[in-house]
Amino acid sequence: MLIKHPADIKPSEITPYDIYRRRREFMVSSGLLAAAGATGLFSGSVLAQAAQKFSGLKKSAYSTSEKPNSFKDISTYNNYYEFGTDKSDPVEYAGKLKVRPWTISVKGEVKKPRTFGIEELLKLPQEERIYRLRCVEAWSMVIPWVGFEFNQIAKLVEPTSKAKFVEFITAVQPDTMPGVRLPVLAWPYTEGLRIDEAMHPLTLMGVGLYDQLLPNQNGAPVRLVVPWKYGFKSAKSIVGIRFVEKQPKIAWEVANPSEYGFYSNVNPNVDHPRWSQKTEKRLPSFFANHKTEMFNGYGDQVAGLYTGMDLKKLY
Ligand SMILES: Nc1nc2c(c(=O)[nH]1)N[C@H]1C(S)=C(S)[C@@H](COP(=O)(O)O)O[C@H]1N2
Ligand SMILES: [Mo]
Repeated sequence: MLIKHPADIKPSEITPYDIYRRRREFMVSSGLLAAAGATGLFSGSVLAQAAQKFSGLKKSAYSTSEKPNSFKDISTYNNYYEFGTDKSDPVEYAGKLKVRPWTISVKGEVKKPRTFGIEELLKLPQEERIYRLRCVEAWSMVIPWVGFEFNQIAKLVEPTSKAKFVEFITAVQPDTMPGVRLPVLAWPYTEGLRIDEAMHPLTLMGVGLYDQLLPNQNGAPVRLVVPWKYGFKSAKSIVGIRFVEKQPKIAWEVANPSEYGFYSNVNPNVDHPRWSQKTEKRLPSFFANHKTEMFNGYGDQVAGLYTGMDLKKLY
């Protein structure tokens, strides 16, 4: 049976990574195994969302060999301020987020502006990418994403020569997001990348976690993942993408420009004004048990994007 009803899924079926891996060896078909019947299954808990599975995913050479955090770690300790500022708020409240129907409009400096339905994006070839996520708050996790490279979207819309930056605009659902009633950030949450950063093969559009569609609290149905930048760059629940000529103002920069800059590259040599960035705690550890690496360890691939730039000034 490919599609299970949420009520049929026991907590014991949300498996630790090793078992999940072994079990997956037996699954042969590629891409999304079960995409039908989506509507209605997405509200509710992590458990309810477990009904949709990916299988036969291509394993990316860009993956880290570090041990991934558990599905539970990754989906219960979150930042998603639209649902509240506590780490436990997203898992508690994001079940109400309405993720179908869902469209992403792509426009601006492109030859072929268009609006994608989420189903179209899920049909693009997906792969597994195990990346470190390093939050600006000095904790980190290792996360097995399912997703596709952002540059695949760019190929479909054909950016013009004026496209120098890409802006990502996320959902505002006042009915489902208790957090947007408070002026914590200037909603909608927006993010931005320089065009060469966005086109880099490491820049992923995440649609899944382990073998499941993204839990709402992790940014369903589609979120950005930029592994060499602080976690806040990975805008959740994207509804719009704009290719633009001028550097866009990102939500965190607007809220507090002395603490958060446009680039936000992971950099142990540039402290946050209120704390050091030299180390991090790898959850679920309580201690700063990891040294933070330049570009979060992805320097071989991305350092060249910043040649000649003063990364202390352009933080
Ligand atoms: N829309 C939206 N996206 C967001 C955030 C947010 O508050 N709202 N928080 C960011 C921060 S600070 C981090 S560290 C990551 C956390 O992603 P995760 O919860 O999937 O680990 O999401 C980022 N994306
Ligand atoms: Mo973060």
